[in-house]
Amino acid sequence: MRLHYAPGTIAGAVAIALHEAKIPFELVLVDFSALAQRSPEFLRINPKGRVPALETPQGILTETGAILDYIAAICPEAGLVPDSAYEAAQMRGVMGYLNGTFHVAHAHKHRGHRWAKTKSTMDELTAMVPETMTACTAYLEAELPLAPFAMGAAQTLADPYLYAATAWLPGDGVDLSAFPKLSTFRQFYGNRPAVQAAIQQGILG
Ligand SMILES: N[C@@H](CCC(=O)N[C@@H](CS)C(=O)NCC(=O)O)C(=O)O
Repeated sequence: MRLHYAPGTIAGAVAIALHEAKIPFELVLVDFSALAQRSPEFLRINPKGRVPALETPQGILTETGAILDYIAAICPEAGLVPDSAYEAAQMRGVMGYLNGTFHVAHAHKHRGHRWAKTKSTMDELTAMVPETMTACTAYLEAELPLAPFAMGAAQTLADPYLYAATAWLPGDGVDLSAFPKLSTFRQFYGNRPAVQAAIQQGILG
């Protein structure tokens, strides 16, 4: 497997899950500072111009949630998806929130050009980020069990996703100390060997 990534991005969630599943993988750096995500070479890997992208023996996968589900499916012994259909759907609900709401709110900081043409509108989108990300964080703090894992007693795919995404919070102007459950989760989960391995590889920012 080959993971196309940039440091500090949501690709970190995939790296953690690959380590948890003990699946060997190579890293391919996509250099955002050189806009490599928009190069013809990378657009052949992912026409959306985003990371993560995972090269598998069958082809290339994109979208963090889909890639995480694939890792869990090819490595069921890692136990990353709850057996209960209801609990699995709850987990995917959290992953859907991280993808569709949390990540999009975060993207307003540097990617305002996706939604706005004028600098003043982009500046306004950026200025909203501390407020919108604090609201997203408050929702997660209130709704997630985090005891000690995101969904409760056992690790699931929501954990690497949540860990990689909440790493953005200080840079987004969110005071994490106001969210004790999430702060404890970050300390606890950050000590796992899989997370430490991804940190050592420079994948998590
Ligand atoms: N829904 C996608 C979003 C991926 C995404 O937006 N990744 C960001 C990094 S966190 C990216 O590659 N941004 C590059 C850009 O917008 O140019 C997923 O979860 O995989």
